[in-house]
Amino acid sequence: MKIGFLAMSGVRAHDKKLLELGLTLPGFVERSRTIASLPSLGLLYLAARTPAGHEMRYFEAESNGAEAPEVYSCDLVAISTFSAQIFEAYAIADRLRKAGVKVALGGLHVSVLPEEALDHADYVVTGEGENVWPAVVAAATRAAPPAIFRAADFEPVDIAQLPVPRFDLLGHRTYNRYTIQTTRGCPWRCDFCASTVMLQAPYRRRPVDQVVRDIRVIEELHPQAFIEFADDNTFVDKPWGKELCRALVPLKVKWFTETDVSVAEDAELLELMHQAGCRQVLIGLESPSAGPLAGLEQRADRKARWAARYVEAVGAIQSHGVTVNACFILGLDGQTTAVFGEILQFVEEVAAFDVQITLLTPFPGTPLYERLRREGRLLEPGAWHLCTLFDVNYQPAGMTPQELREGIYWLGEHLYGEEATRRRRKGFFSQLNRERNPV
Ligand code: B12
Ligand code: SF4
Repeated sequence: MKIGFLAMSGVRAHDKKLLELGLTLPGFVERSRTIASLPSLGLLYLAARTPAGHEMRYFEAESNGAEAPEVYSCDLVAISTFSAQIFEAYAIADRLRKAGVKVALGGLHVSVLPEEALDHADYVVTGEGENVWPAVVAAATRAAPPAIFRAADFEPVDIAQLPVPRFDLLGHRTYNRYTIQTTRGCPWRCDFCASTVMLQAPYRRRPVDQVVRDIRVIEELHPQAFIEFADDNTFVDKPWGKELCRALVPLKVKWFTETDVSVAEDAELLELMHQAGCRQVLIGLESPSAGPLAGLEQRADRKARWAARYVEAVGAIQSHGVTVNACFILGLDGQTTAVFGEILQFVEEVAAFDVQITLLTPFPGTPLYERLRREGRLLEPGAWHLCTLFDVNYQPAGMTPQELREGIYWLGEHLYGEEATRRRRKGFFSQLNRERNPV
């Protein structure tokens, strides 16, 4: 068979005013450009698990929802889904099936809503795909009828046995960054978090030598590639984190990752991260003070407990030469319209190199989604295309939906203007200099 792997690229947002504003704000444009194109690691893993004897091609469907004509020459097409682009993915799947191409859908969105997806696909896969995919290929080969394949019914994925993702299939198309995973899942349970909803297994770390192996493969194909770890929370396990960093030092690679604020507590780890090429960590601070964070992390209320140390923690990380991208969520239940001003002020104090603001988003499958549904607070239930992190689709507790929209416009203008961006960057360098040349 000829098998196509179709990734949905780009970022999504529908709020017109925010889009217009975004185009004019330097800090915003910079980050969007960086993340707008990343290859689909999930599909590259599936390609690596495809039984021998099939021809394989990797495609990107662009943000206008258009697929390359060559996709129609495939016998089977695997599409990876997120909620924000699910209707585009369904439309492509419908067109392909009409043309006689078999379609398999997998990924975060359909893992939560497989029955919805089966209206548009021959095969729907829930959960991690590596061990399920060969069965899907076999089903397509014998033209088996449509079905849902659940990862839970197959051997669990052994993270120590992952193959090298088929980066070679990306061909000559260049990406700003290439992704690899060093860990899967996150042991914490934030009620809004869409990343971990489908991973049944607990937080898992990969053997460090295999991470190195995968980076070497990328480097051979794309010398000096910038690496983004597609992890949820890389440095939960500090001794393993140090082992990873020590192994990365000789590679001289530059990388970015997402982690929680507890990295700040370990100066040795921070120094190793710097030496290992970590250029930025993205950290979900979520809100400047503990109040709105209460109950957000459902296992031990970690985010509320960490809040008092945020300023000190960001300073500690940046003093080791690792920049912080501090992320805030707007519209949490404990926030009122005062939060926009509070974040602006806090950002000045915390001096993080980059700042990201997004709206609270009820992704399907999350405890947040269930709670808002029960409370009758979803504005358009099932409007998955609004799961962009930039579109309001629920009734906030402490303000109106319009106040929330106005708040993100206002904060965006103040945070991402040239002057504010320059000041933040300067703040980082002065923290760095203070640490390196203490007076
Ligand atoms: C890298 C990344 C991106 C890249 C995606 C590149 C790409 N083409 O895949 C970019 C920067 C483009 C991106 C964009 C967006 N992202 Co993003 N992103 C991530 C991130 C950090 C890692 C994803 C990843 O690589 N995981 C590792 C791989 C191995 O896992 P996987 O993709 O889940 O694949 C496995 C299974 O799902 C399954 N599988 C996946 N696809 C398929 C297909 C088939 C056929 C089968 C059988 C199996 C299968 O098998 C794979 C191997 O086990 C996640 C957070 C996270 N940790 O998941 C957020 C995340 C996926 N993103 C998110 C969001 C909201 C977005 C945006 C909507 C933001 C925006 N406003 O535009 C856009 C929309 C993207 C789009 N085009 O639709 C949410 C999605 C929530 C949801 N339910 O949809 C996440 C979870 C972040 C979060 N916590 O909110 N993102
Ligand atoms: S710490 Fe981050 S990755 Fe972990 S559950 Fe919370 S939001 Fe999700």
